[in-house]
Amino acid sequence: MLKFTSVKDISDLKKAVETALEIKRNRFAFSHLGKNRTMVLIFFNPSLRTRLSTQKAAMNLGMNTMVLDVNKDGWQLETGMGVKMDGDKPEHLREAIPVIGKYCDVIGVRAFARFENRENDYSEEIINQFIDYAGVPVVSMEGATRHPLQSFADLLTIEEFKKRPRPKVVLSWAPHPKALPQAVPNSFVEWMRHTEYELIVTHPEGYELAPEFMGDIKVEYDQKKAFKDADFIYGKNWSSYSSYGKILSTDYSWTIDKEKMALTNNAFFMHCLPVRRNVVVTDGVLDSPASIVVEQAANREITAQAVLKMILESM
Ligand code: SN0
Repeated sequence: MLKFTSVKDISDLKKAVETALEIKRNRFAFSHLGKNRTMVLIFFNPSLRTRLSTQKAAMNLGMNTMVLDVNKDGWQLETGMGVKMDGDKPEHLREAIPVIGKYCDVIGVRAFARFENRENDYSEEIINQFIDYAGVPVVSMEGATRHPLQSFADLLTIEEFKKRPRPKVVLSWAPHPKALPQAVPNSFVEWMRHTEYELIVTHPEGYELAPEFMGDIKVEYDQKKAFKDADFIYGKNWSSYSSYGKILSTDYSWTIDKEKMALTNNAFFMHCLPVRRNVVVTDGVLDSPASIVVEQAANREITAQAVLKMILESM
């Protein structure tokens, strides 16, 4: 594997989950793989879990790591093609990317949707420039349309907590004061479609995810109906895809609370974090034993390490 931007880059998903479980049993067993190799992590957007877990994963494999927050350190980078650079951005990605590639063996990039133009976001214009010009393997640390490191950790968490072979997994939209990307839900659906699980997506009208991600996955517009007999509730806000980047609803009746969780089959609650308490989900749910958000976040280190191991072994 010489890039990781989607589940499609993993040739054998079952084997990848087994690798992750093996790493979880002994995360230092492969510390020779990354010796004298360096990973650079580039952030165009904030991060807590992705930054720390990916850096830790690289270190567990014996790699050195360097982190660059484009908005705080370094030059502001121009990303548009054919732009006359007489404004406030002194350097273009077209030079920055190959230069960064000279200093490292693997690059991790975080570049969220910018909501200026759906086509540009959905063409992954930033990550694809990294893939084209870096000269080294590129790992998405959340692009405009996907967050594959998150989804891999989500899958591992469900594998660990499921009580039946084919659990019912519900992805539920929830309200939020800000317009958030569709990357986490897109990616979650994409990964779940590679499993045997039963997946239901529930959201208010107007929040349909892009058809290329949904395929034939069922939407249930009645959240309470969707929750019935669920084994996992994955809460997440996203902004509209059709009215691109717009907030169409702040309906707090969609907040996930204990009453709704009581409709489920004793479901676990999952969220990628950061989560807005008492907006997306109530304190009551987050502070109950049903919440596995911390275990889910802990798995970010493990699955990032599985991804980096597969990359190092292919180099
Ligand atoms: C990001 C998102 O894609 O939804 C990252 C999730 C891993 N989340 C946010 O930007 C939340 C920001 C907020 O204001 O709550």
